[in-house]
Amino acid sequence: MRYSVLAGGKRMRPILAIAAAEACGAEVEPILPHLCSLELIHTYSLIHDDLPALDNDDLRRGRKTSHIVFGEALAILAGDALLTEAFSWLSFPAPGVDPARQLRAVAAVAAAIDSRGMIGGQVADIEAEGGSDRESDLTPVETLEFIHRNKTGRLLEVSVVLGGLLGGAGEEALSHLRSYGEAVGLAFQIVDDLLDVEQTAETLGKTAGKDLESGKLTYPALLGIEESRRRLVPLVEVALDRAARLGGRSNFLGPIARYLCERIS
Ligand code: GRG
Repeated sequence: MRYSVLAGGKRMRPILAIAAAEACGAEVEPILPHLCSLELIHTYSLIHDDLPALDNDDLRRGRKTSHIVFGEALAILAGDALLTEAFSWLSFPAPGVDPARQLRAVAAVAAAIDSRGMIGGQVADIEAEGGSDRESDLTPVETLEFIHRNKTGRLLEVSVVLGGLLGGAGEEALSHLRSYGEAVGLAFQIVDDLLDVEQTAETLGKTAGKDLESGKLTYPALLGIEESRRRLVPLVEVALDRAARLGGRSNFLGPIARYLCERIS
């Protein structure tokens, strides 16, 4: 568990949660464990995603993947334990937060990563890769958007929602945070698809060119690099607009959205 969490990573999910709580005027120190629980969930998903039965990767965050170092059984269990630990952190007493709100926050995180959220997106990804014969009314681009919005987007979206819920946001602010998170979540995965094509393993800290090699459904594969970059523009606009509407004396959500789209790793 420590090997994978402490390997580094950009820490985007807790950063987004902290930024959202701060934009709502909250003092984040007492709720840091709750906000940082998202990194445990994210790391669990990476450990499991890298397993031979899923993406079968041997490099993550610049290190050998968990199953290469500790074996498959311990990697599966490390992921399971991180997921469980995350919900334990989310249920710690949260000073100054109404318990009903905290319960709503825990439910929101669970919904984002369940079979209709992150796991559902991962299942759709596997089915798309294998050329599923399941009937679908969706075009390939719609299928791809469904995968990205769920597999990657939902956890990023709930990160800002969690910050808002525990940070005391009103319903209007929560709705701005939700659409900010939705836009940033999809943009994040489009950038991830582009980086897989454009960057090296050394910069990324994970295997590069993997999507193309495994015939994965990605934005650059379906639409090309130029069109993929073009599709980022309205998403960034929405994110910047919603961040601006939130106001707040300490609001870093706009610069974070820009960073997420301009990042190189
Ligand atoms: C097998 C029970 C079971 C569950 C697996 C694998 C999985 C559930 C979900 C997949 C979620 C996943 C890995 C999505 C990819 C998201 C993504 C772009 C990850 C990279 O995120 P970064 O760039 O990584 O924030 P760092 O290392 O910086 O934190």
